[in-house]
Amino acid sequence: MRIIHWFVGSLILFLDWLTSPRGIKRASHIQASVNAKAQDFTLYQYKACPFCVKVRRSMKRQSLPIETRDAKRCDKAKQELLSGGGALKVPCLRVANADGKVHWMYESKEIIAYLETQFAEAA
Ligand SMILES: N[C@@H](CCC(=O)N[C@@H](CS)C(=O)NCC(=O)O)C(=O)O
Repeated sequence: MRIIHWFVGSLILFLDWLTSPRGIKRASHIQASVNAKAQDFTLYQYKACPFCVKVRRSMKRQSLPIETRDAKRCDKAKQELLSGGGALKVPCLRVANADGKVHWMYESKEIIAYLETQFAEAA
């Protein structure tokens, strides 16, 4: 079972690498503001989780340098996800709002749609 898991994970990562999307190019001042805004977000994820790959590809397509934390390999990230988000499920996007409140968003589709709206003006 473990070897099947490993094989499927490796295949997912290989295909992701092979078909990796290109990031959009922005004028440098616009990209600088995107980079600044991206600091409000953290993606908790597993490396070979297909839902996480989907979100990472969307981030790459949009050239969003959002920090990722591996909740499988890193105990600290796992604890942050559990205590903040409430469930050990990935992907999960941590959103730090301007008012200081933090919001945890699960579900790859929702995360992708949310990020597209957040960065739509810079597209
Ligand atoms: N519908 C969810 C599915 C996410 C999901 O099933 N993630 C798996 C990893 S691929 C997970 O976190 N499982 C719980 C665990 O591994 O502890 C989405 O689209 O984000």
